[in-house]
Amino acid sequence: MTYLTKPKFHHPSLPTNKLGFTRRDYEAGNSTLCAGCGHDSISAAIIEACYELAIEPHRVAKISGIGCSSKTPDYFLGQSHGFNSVHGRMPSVLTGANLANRDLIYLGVSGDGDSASIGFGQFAHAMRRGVNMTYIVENNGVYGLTKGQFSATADRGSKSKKGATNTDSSIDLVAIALQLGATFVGRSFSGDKTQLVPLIKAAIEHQGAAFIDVISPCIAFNNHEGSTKSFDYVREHNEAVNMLDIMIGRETIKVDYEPGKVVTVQQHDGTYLRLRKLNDEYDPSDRLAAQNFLARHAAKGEVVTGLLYIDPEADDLHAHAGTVKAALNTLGEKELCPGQGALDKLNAGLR
Ligand SMILES: Cc1ncc(C[n+]2csc(CCOP(=O)(O)OP(=O)(O)O)c2C)c(N)n1
Ligand code: SF4
Ligand SMILES: [Mg+2]
Repeated sequence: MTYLTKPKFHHPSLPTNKLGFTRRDYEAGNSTLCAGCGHDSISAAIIEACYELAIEPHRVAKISGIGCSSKTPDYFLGQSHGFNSVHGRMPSVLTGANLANRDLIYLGVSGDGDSASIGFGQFAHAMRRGVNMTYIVENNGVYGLTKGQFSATADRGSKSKKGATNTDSSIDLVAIALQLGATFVGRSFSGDKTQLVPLIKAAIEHQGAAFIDVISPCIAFNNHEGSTKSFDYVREHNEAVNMLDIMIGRETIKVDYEPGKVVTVQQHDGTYLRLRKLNDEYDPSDRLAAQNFLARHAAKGEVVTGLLYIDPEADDLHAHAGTVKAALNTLGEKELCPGQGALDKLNAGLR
């Protein structure tokens, strides 16, 4: 496809957020993905979330691996920092950047191939270390960019476009993230913007490792009958346990809902999340119960979506490692080179 530059001008009466930015200011280049690809809807949801949160674009670092999904940071937040790394290596590149500059908002964008195969170990360690980031996997069950091989998230028994059956067990990244200690875990669907946008907003606000698995159908290679990652399959088997609606803020907002239907979660930094319960049985603050619930429903072929787990007391890698509170690029020579005395003390402590 010929690449066309988007015109920069826009209608003067477009709505703006509290920084004076329009949605257009959070867009970037034209997508070169297949028309109808689920990944483009996720880019639109990220744009909407950042617009609504009134994030200053220069405060965001978007980092990805390789794949159609990993190409998408080129299509949103054109004024943010970006790094398209190597296949499966987004988590380690992001961890390094985060350790060097804790003041940025980190958005990791990956695919199911990128995170559940070559980058599986990297994914695991970012989650268990609590890297403060929003980790989005655009999950289509195939390697889209390399023409539709089954990925490790493809369900056993599901069929390829050409009719081959997947005989391997699948990896559920949500179950793994829960097991590894991620402090915010959600699942959504690229076709459900109402659920996805607030989930992304909440993940960005969360201080710690926030993981969102977004089922994102690949219309070129995995949207046929027999696939469990097609638009039709996900719509028919979607079991949403809750919806985040009025959310994020430091002041309590009064909500007019039936008692018991809304749960307010106050996070460590004082922000509130408001969850509308769709399933009375589901408690997103209970990690073990969430694991059980997911496994039971997965066995029935259901795709459980919503905010599946949140630890309101979460903290991150910087807190665990006791790092300096400032971004390293703000430190002067005195702090960076404290002198021979400090080095001798450090060495003595290691003897
Ligand atoms: C080290 C390395 N191994 C293999 C590849 C080939 N490769 C490129 S993208 C990809 C898989 C992409 O799948 P996924 O992450 O699910 O992204 P999608 O295209 O489906 O969005 C593979 C195997 C590569 N680029 N680099
Ligand atoms: S091949 Fe699949 S994943 Fe890649 S752009 Fe096309 S529809 Fe999207
Ligand atoms: Mg994929």
